[in-house]
Amino acid sequence: MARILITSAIPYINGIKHLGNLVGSQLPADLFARYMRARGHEVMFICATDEHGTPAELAAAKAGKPVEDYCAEMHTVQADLAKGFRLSFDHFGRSSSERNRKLTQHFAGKLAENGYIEERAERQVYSIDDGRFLPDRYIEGTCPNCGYDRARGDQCENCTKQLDPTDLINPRSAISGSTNLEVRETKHLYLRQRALKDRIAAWIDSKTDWPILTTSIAKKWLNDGDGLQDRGITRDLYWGVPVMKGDQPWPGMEGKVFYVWFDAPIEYIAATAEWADKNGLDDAAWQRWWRNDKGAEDVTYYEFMGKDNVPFHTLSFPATILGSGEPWKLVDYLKSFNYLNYDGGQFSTSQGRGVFMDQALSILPADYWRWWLLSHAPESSDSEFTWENFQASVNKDLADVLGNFVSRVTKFAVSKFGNAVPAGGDYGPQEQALIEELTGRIRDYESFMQAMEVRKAATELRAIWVAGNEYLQAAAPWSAVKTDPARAEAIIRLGLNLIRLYAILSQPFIPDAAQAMMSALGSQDHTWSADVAQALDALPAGHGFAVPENLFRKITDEERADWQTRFGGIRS
Ligand code: B3M
Ligand code: ZN
Repeated sequence: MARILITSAIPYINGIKHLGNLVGSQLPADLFARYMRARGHEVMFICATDEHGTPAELAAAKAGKPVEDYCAEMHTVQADLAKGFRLSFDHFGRSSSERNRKLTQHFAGKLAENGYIEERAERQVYSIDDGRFLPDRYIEGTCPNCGYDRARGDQCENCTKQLDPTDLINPRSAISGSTNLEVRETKHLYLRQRALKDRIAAWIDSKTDWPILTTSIAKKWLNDGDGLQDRGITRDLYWGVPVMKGDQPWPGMEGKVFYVWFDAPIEYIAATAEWADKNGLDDAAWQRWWRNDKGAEDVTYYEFMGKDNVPFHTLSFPATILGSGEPWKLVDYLKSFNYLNYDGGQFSTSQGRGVFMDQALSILPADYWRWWLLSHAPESSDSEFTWENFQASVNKDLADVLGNFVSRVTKFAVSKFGNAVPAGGDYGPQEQALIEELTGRIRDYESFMQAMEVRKAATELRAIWVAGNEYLQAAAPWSAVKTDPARAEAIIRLGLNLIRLYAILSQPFIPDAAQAMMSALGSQDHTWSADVAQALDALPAGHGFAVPENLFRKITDEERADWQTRFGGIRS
């Protein structure tokens, strides 16, 4: 039994996530966590909401709420949706927690002690009417290059020219529209990533088994142009972790907070501490997951995220950890994802385009989405959600293959032999062939799951379901029952046992259906058996069972067309 720490990138607080976000981090992390638990390992699966920064402040202002209240409400909304999708976090924390405040300040203090923090004076735009410094992208004005009148302080969207806020003609605050702006001097802390570059590069070079997507992004930022840059880790904002050196004030930094990307990954650790607090456990209980001096050397740590989050996890967060000089755990394996596109375009949170988690659950149960998303995970390249493809996969894989097998076997069994597993004779050559095929396929399925090859694992699982259908078709118990009832009984005994095996194997992908299958079979035994022949004898003759409710329904053409129109445009 191994100890496995799993974190999913923590979703930003300012709104409900779309399916592209879900499939790029939380959902595959859940698949892996469920699989590892099913194999008997000790798992700690952590996620949280990422709550600090300007976008949270602005979203709260737009909602007319204090930012603390806004975040508390949105955390509950996201936690409920996570439950709805059956994401099996051990804890879903909040980056605005006391634990994260303390840990973030602790890391900053250690980094300063070790000489990895530098103070720099900067000139930044201050909005007198808003009473705050404006981040570059919250200053708007006319582009000096093309004349577009809604260019942002960091870039003109129209001609793509990179800008400085001071380049803009007639600059104004994007928050209030006020033109009452001035440039003020302000001081910020920088994390001296350049000074840690060699250690980070050596560490990344040692990760020879990481996906190319992960290492190529990390290496690009390490080596491109001037290479790894020092990074500003403070902001002139209200909402964030107040800048402190450990538990001491930081002279000159009063009223400032840490940059959201500095405290967000630290929340992985803090959320594990929140988990211990919530369960009445002591510090040792979470430190044994994170501190190599407190028992975490034998923990293997996996991170899941979209490709845009990779630089922060391969460079900045490791810089924080290495620079602290303390024995915190570094990630062992980083699984990253490309993007999921939506029906010929992109999912877009800002434009409300695509299907969002709440909308998805309002039209179909979680398993339908989990299956489609995971079996089409954007691993080796971007992938695309289309309603046609979704309808086809659900109807074929779930309804025609798996659902149909379960319903044919159980209904036939009840009608011919009643509500108990029939005895029949021994398994014959057809059964031996099936057992052999399943044995090979299950080994492959296990390897893909272990390697987090999500699509390949889904393909193998589907093949495992198909094998059962083909067996049933060939063995034809409906014919056998007329001539050789004992033979028909043996086929059905195998079929019922196979349903149980399917439930165990499929649980990481489709947990609700798996649960329904187990309940119908009256089995509590979820043991992942290496021996297929043994697993197909687990339910003995005479064991009671029921016909489960229809596991999956088909999506009609009318529904598909309706959803396509409803979710094609912009969410209001
Ligand atoms: N919240 C990015 C996002 O929501 C960010 C991930 C943080 S992981 C520490 O896409
Ligand atoms: Zn322009």
